[in-house]
Order: sequence, then C-alpha cells, then structure tokens
Amino acid sequence: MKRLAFSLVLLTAAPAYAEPGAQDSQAQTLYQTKCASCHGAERLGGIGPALLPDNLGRLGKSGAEMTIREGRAATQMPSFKNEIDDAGIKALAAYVYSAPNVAAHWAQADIEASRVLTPAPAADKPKFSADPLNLFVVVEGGDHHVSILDGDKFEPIFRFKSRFALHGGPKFTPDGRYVFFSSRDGWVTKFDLWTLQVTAEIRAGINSRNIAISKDGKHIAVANYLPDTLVILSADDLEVEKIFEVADLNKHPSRVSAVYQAPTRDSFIAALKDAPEIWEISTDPHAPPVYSGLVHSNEKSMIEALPSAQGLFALRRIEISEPLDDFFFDPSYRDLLGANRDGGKAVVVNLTVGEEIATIPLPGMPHLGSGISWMRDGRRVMATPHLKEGKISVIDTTDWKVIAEIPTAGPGFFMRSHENSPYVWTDSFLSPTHKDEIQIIDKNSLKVVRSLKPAPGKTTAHVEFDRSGRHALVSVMEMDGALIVYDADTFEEIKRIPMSKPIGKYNVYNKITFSEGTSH
Ligand code: DHE
Repeated sequence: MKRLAFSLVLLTAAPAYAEPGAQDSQAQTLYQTKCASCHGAERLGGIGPALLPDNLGRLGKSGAEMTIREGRAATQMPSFKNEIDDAGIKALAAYVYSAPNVAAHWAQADIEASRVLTPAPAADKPKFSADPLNLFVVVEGGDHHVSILDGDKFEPIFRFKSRFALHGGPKFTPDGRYVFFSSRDGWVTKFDLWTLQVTAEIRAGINSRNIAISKDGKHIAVANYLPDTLVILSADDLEVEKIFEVADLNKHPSRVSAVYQAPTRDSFIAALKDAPEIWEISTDPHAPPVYSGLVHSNEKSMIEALPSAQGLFALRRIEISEPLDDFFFDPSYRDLLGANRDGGKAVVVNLTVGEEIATIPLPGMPHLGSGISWMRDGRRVMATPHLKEGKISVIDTTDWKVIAEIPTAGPGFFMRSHENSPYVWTDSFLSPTHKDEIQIIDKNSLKVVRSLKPAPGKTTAHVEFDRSGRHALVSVMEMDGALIVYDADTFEEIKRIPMSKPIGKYNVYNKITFSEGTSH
C-alpha cells in the first residue's frame, strides 16, 4: 500500500512519530474543543499551523507546553493557562507529537481549493522612488512579517504580515518584480514588489521545505516533506501545473529535502531525503528525451526498457549511492556537492554525465547549502561552514581537495560574500557560547581578519550584501532584534534598524543576477 496516496489512508508506519499515549482520549477531547477551530480537526492546520510532529519537531514538547500555557506573542495563539490545567497541557503537548490517526493527505483538489487570488491593479512602475533592484526583502520570524527595505537609504518602505514560519530564501522573477515565499506549513505567497501587494497564495503541502523558480520565471517548484510530493505551480497565478508523487525506482516513497533552480541547465534539481536519487526536472519546453533512471547505464536493453520523457517537466533520475539532502552547486551547475546529515563527507556528482566523480572527507557536518565560491589564484574554491565544528572548509573545485580549514568561533550556519568584496562573512550561530559573533575572512589569505560582536549575548547571523557590495547587512536574530548595516570594507557600523527577529534578508539584484557570494 502506498504510504501517501491522495486519499485518506490508515497510517501503517511512521518512525519519526511517538506512539499515541494512554491519556490520548482526554487530549483528543481537549484538542477538539480548544484547538481544532484554528488548527483543523485533523491537525492539518487552518488559521494556525499544522500540529503534526514533522511540523513541530524543532519546538519540542516543552516548547509546545509553554506555547499552550502562555500563548505566542504577536500571533492569534492565546494563553490557555486559565482554561486548561497542567496535566491537560502536558497531555495536549504529547498529543500533538503523536502519530495522526490518518495519514496526512493533501491532494490536488485540496491544493486548488486553498488558492486565493488578489490581483494587484495594473502598474507600469513601482509605487515608491527607491531603486527597485536594490531592495532588500527581510523575513522577520518574530512576529511573522516581511519588511521591504530601501537598499540605498536603508529605510523600511513597507511591512506586511506573512504566513506563519516562512523558511528558506524567497525567490524572485528574473525581472525582480515579483517575489515568492514559502512557509513551513506549505503556503506559497506571491508578492508584487511594485504595488507592494500579495497577489496570490496557495497551500501546496502540509509540511514544505522550500521553493524554486524556473529560469524563465514561469514555474514554481515546491519541495514537500508531507505528503511526499513535488508540486509545480504556475508562477503567474499559482495554479497547479503538475504534482510528482515522489518515489524511487522501486516505488518507495521519499520526502523531498529541497528543490533548486539550475539556470544553466534550465531545470529544477531536487534533493530526496529517503531515496538514493537526485531528480532533475526540465523547465525547457523543448528539452530532448531523457531516460529516467538509467542516465548513466551502458546497458542498452535496460535503456530501451524504460520510457523516455521529454519537454517541459521531463523527469531525469540520477542514481547515487546513498541519499543526499544538502546541496552546493558550482556556478556552472555542472557539478553538485551533496551531503547528508549523518555522513562526515561530501560527494561530488557531475550532473552532465549523472555520475559521482569524487568523495571529499568533511567531518563536522558540512552545511553545503550555505557554501559559496570565489576565484583564488586562478582557481575556483568553494567554502562551507559546519554545523558541528567551528571551522570553514575551503575546497579547490578543480581537484576537489580540501585546501584549508579556517578555525572560527563556533559551529556556523550561513556564509556570504560579494564579487566586489575581498571578504567572506560567517557566523557561529550554533555555538552555545559564541552565537553572538560574526567573523570576517580574507578570501585570499584565508585568515580571519576581524570578529564583530554587535549585540553581546544575542544570536547574530545571516549576512547579505547590497547590490554594490559596499555594505553588508547582519541580523540580530532576537525578538527585540535588529538589522545592522556595516561598511563592508571598514567593518564600521553605519545603521541599526530595529526588527522582530529578522532571519534572512535578500537583495533583489544579487538574487536575480546570481551574484557569486550569495545563495540562490
Ligand atoms: Fe534552513 C535555507 C534546510 C533550520 C533559516 N534551510 C534553507 C534551505 C534548506 C534548509 C534546504 C535552502 C532552501 C532555499 O533557500 O531555497 N534549515 C534546513 C534544515 O534542514 C534545518 C537544519 C532544520 C529544519 O528545521 O528544517 C534548517 N533554517 C533552519 C533554522 O533553524 C533557521 C536558522 C531559522 C528558521 O527560520 O527556520 C533557518 N534556512 C534558513 C534561512 C535560509 C534557509 C534564513 C535561507 C538562506 C539564504 O540566505 O538563502
């Protein structure tokens, strides 16, 4: 039986979930009377987010208890401490971490029914005077808002309420006019940066990872953990164009860890969490035929035995030795570096031939998704932080050898640079003692040249440059946080803009030009 067919299916196995406890019936009654109206009778979400273990994993049971007891600031979640006693709160928290009675399903009809269109009035220019290509889009996770910042004056020009818990980088149309956001509970939002208006929204999954936009800006791909799907939407009005039920060649379903645009290949590349395959989905209507599953096989009979696909959304499977769920792409998108959370290594996959071509030992859990690359001594190097060790590994992409390990203040999450800057900025986001420190590394000497601690004791991370590369913006990721603007050459603080837990910030120009030092 398929684990996630597009209908209600009894749940057979779900290893990530705790089994329902004995106090379940009390908790279920409480849930239906107190929570269901916002979070849905089946815990799939509504006004509030889905309350399933896969959505709540990072909150933890004690965090869930605290949220039920105290409510959540700046949201519609009230405090229940005067309505539910301690035992009830504990039972409810355990309940939302237990397996749902039915497999979570989100079929095409559900996706389509969720779509809301709010078209903006016609506009032939932005309704503000700031450079529309030097805007910053800032995701404020504290009270779930997005701020639009003038990237020359560093002044907010607009702020709006976003979906709950946006995650991953927003994606821009090639002209920089529209931006798309995705939330952890599956919502995709299209926002018009000229009229400053949300124009369309749709819930493409129950638990989503991220989105990608196609090279021509016409299609949005949504990577889902729940259900096991990859959903393609029209970027125009978010209408569903195709749903891939993701499974390996043996029909074992897989979650999709992330999906990316490969601009030089005119395709989406998807990382699968549970299958030893990388998926490439063509976004070129004239793509030649591909032989799914056997792209690297020499066995003619097997190639003939498999159907070929061609054109828009043709699927190519690249078989690899084990699942890889964290990717870095070289700027030509010929090679991909992949890792999974368990291994102390990265695997290089050549996307042209569909083969693993090298393995790089990289202990300390590299965070390849945050890797960046630059030219040094005529050779292209890439650098990655590590989630479990305070170091940056620098790799020569010609022979895939680690050429340096730069010690940092602690395990880090993000890295950034700009083609006009001689420096790389990185954080120690995961360090219990140095999470307030930003370190700046010389791209040539590979030495740390400066450490900044702009808000002692407060988590400080995620950097983005402005269009010119002259300024670097850093987040103090706290509820009473701030965006700090630095001179990228002198490292002097220029301005501090208060914000509610600013997470990521994204410069329109750098994103649409695939600037070398930023994420895509
Ligand atoms: Fe992220 C990007 C996965 C936890 C903030 N994160 C991404 C991307 C992936 C990913 C695959 C690339 C998507 C894209 O931009 O299109 N993140 C994961 C995880 O697997 C992990 C470790 C665990 C999880 O909970 O999913 C994780 N991420 C976090 C956080 O805890 C962060 C710090 C806070 C939050 O809001 O969840 C966080 N992730 C971010 C940000 C980006 C991101 C800000 C975009 C980075 C960029 O500059 O483009």
